[in-house]
Amino acid sequence: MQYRELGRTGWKVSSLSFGAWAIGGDWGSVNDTESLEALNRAIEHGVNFFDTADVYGDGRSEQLLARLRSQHPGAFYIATKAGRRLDPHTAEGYNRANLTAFVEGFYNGLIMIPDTVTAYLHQSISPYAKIDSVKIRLDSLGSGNGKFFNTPSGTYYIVIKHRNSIETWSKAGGEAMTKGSSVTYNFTNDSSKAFGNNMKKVNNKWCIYSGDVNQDRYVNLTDITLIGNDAFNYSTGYRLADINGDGYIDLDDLTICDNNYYKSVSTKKP
Ligand SMILES: [Ca+2]
Ligand SMILES: [Ca+2]
Repeated sequence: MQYRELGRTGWKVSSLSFGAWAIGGDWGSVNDTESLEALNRAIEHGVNFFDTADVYGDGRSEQLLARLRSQHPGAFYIATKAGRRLDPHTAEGYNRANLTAFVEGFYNGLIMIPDTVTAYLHQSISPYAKIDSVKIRLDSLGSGNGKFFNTPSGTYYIVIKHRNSIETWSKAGGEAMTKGSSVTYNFTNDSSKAFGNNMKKVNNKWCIYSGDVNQDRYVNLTDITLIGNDAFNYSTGYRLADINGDGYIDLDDLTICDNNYYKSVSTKKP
């Protein structure tokens, strides 16, 4: 492989790069496992430069590269583009959301195991239609940010969905947002930040309830059964039943879920 310097960045990038549009799935059906194999094969052959964009599969291509990155830290460069869905196509069209939220099971009272949530904007009046969404990675302090593409100015509920926690809505009435400006929302500093005060206090911080493994908006017997099955099978790794994010399915996960089941925890929304 030949390498050359990229502009004035000082980066030595491979003269052949991997164009990652196809793995986004826009040109036909693709399989993520095969796509990752292809990406890894490219690295084996010395490719260290990957080209992607937000519109390549609406984030799918970027997410595959994020997975590749987690397997090869620091070993390659990614070029991406943003904003193709903006209308008009200007940077001012973004709404940036700065969110802070803790996931009960992932939070130890001081820091959180970082994980991804999806933030949705819903209209503040019935039928509370979904307007926009963005995936946000919450870091160890519960903070993350993302950009909404096409949200007009208005008042919206911010809704957080995490893979095994209770869908949680922001406080009654919604939040005023101006197109092109940023919105900052912190769920952790007051129970009233969640609609219906629907959060759990852990060491002075308010957390979204964990335990909704099957994502039906209730912590119920189904969730307990799913955790029990995984525990029985000694399942490990990235599993929905892993309520505290430690990579194991065991009594710790069951206890969190069982406590919330006992309290009949469910989603509270307008
Ligand atoms: Ca459930
Ligand atoms: Ca666990």
